[in-house]
This record gives sequence, structure tokens and C-alpha cells, in this order.
Amino acid sequence: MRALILVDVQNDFCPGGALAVPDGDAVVEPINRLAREAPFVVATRDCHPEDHGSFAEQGGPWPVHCVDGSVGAELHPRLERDLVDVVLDKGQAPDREGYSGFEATELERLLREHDVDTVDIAGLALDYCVKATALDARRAGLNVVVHRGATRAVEVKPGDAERAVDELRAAGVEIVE
Ligand code: VGL
Ligand code: ZN
Repeated sequence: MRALILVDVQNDFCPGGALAVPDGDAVVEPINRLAREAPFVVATRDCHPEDHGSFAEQGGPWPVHCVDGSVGAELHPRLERDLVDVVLDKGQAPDREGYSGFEATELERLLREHDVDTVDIAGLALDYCVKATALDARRAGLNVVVHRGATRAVEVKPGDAERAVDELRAAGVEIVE
């Protein structure tokens, strides 16, 4: 079976959010279309404690974002929640990045339980959590398709999105628009 993994489609990664990805909310409509066709949909949420190690005040690279229980950590309001079968929170350990939806979560077990052999992936951000999740899915032995038009990148450095796509292709990930 095939599963759709929606990575971190959360308020803080959309315009107006604490770690806004340029044009981040543009992924919502294409994601709703993908979700309508998908037999099984998992949405991950970046969900950090207040003192997460990735925050600048702890010496990390990012502004405070997606704090557990905050509005910023909620899924985007236009994401059609009825289409999401399971929501998985990640990034809860204060001392670990938690970029990948497979890191310290039930995701791999859940996919195996549902006999998933192929995952479609979309969401935010292409050059961080989408990339890390897709690479871990490959490591778990899954076929992986990233829907590029339903992702946006942070691009801390210009070219990060293209480099992420190259890295994904090299790992055997199929990239489709
Ligand atoms: C993400 C930076 C920090 C992401 C999460 O969802 O791509 N990026 N935390
Ligand atoms: Zn984060």
C-alpha cells in the first residue's frame, strides 16, 4: 500500500509564522489534492519543548518555533484535517534536531503495520524536514516519491533547494512536480 506523509504543514512555517518558509502556505492546496487521492495519510508536526536545542537562545540555528501547545505548532487551518488519518509529533527531545518524521516516532512501525511499501512526501521545508524524512524513508527500505510542487524550501543559502533535490535523487528518491 501507498501512504502520503505530510511534513510540518504548520502555522510557524507559513507566512506570518515564527520560522516562515517563503510561500510556505502555497503547499496547502496541492497537498489537499494529494490527500484526497491517498489511501492513508500521516501528518507530522514539529513539536518542540520551550528550551529546544535548535533555538537560538540555546545556541541553535533557529528562532523559537513550533513550541508544543502553541498556535504556531498547529497544522495550517486550510489543511483538510478530515483527510489526515494520523498526526505524529516529532522534535520533542530537547537535545536532538528531530528533522525527520522517523526520528523517535512511531512512523516506521505505523507504515509497516499498514503494509506500506511506497511513500509520497510533501510539505515543509524541502531542504530540512522533507529531505530528512525522505532520506530516512529510503533507509527504511521504502520507495519514495517527493512531490516538489507541494513543497517549499527555507533556502538559508541560495541553492539549498536544488542541492536537496540532488541529494534526494542520489539516494534513489523520485522527484515529481
Ligand atoms: C524545520 C527547521 C527547524 C522543518 C523544522 O520542518 O523543515 N526546519 N525545524
Ligand atoms: Zn524545528
